[in-house]
Amino acid sequence: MAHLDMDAFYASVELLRYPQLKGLPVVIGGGRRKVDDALLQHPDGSGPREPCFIPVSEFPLLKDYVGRGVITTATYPARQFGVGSAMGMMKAAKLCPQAIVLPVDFEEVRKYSRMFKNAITEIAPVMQDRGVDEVYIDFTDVPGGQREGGRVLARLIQKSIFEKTGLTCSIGVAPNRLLAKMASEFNKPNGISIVYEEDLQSTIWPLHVRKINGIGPKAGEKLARLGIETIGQLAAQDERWLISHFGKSTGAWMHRAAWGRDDSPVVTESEPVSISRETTFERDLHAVHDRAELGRIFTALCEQVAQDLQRKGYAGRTIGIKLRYADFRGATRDQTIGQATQDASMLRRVAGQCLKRVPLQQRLRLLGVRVASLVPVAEAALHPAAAHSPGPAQGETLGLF
Ligand code: TTP
Ligand code: MG
Ligand code: MG
Repeated sequence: MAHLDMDAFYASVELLRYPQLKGLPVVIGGGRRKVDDALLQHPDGSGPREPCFIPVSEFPLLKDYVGRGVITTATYPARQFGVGSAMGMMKAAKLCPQAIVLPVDFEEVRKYSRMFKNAITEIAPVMQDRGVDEVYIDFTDVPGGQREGGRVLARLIQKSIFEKTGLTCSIGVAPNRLLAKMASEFNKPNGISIVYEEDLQSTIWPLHVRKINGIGPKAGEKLARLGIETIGQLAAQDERWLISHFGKSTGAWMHRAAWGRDDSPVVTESEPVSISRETTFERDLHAVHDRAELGRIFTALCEQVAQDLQRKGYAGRTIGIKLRYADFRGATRDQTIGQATQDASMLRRVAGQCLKRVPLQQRLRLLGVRVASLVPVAEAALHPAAAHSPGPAQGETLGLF
């Protein structure tokens, strides 16, 4: 079982855009400010400039920050100054005034999140998403997944993620999820840590109880009041005593966790079979008399499906339509194309061809567009949509839409 967590994720994503900042203290936090927009423009007013050529000396610094922003994350060089997540920016400025401040770009973060997860599932398909920058991975059925306690596979995954995204991550491999989660922090950044069952006393027991995923601030405080700081101290408690303080299920779970026991499986979200959008009209529409309105709705549905595909990181080869007539009878048609797409105008064109194959004498009450035969895609692996799409297919089907 493995747990993988990206290193200084939001900050590392910004460093891809600004490689000139590599090795420098950088913090991500606060909202987007005027200085952030100004940074991207030539100072002489001649327009936007290449991010990678912006001189380091022109980036906004923490010492000049005024406001109530909080640090979301910091690069490892910044962490050496004691700066880190959840710290007020003006307080952090006292520790590291020379740190560069950048806002988070959520769209970019989500894009790289999809890309690194796709890189993993290409190698190890049983993966559980645990948020934007971390996942659990089941090594059990991956060929070679047991070699050197999992280190060989972990290295392969790190390498593939770095090649596809330019980002580094840290991986912990252990007999179960609980221990793997702790292990992934041991050799950050860009590290691998293997924890075996027999390492429990030496490696896990000295850690603070809060390192157990599931013991939050409140339980941590209560344990501290009871005189328990380390996992070892927790393991030494009688289970019944823990139950008397924390209740039956939490008490028993704490005891098991302190002994490194956890049998929860990696739960993969099942891959979607298809992605679709449909709409029921406010009034029944006729293919000829309401041609313009139907055409607009049809195009909008294709655009929505394309956006859903892009957001979820899929492309599909089977494109279909669904109709419901005024008398509630239904009809579906689909067509499979050679190369998977997530492009709205391609969807529109193929769905338009499907529409040619259904009777359209009667009024319609519902129209839907569906894409199936899905394949996960990393954004980078897709060709720019504009270069490949045949353009909007307006008016080409049946002379109707
Ligand atoms: P983390 O994995 O906790 O931290 P990190 O990736 O920045 O650094 P590390 O190398 O220690 O793993 O969180 C992932 C991202 O989530 C982080 O880059 C920013 C964001 N985040 C928040 O938005 N709020 C928070 O309180 C924390 C801790 C993180
Ligand atoms: Mg992280
Ligand atoms: Mg994380």
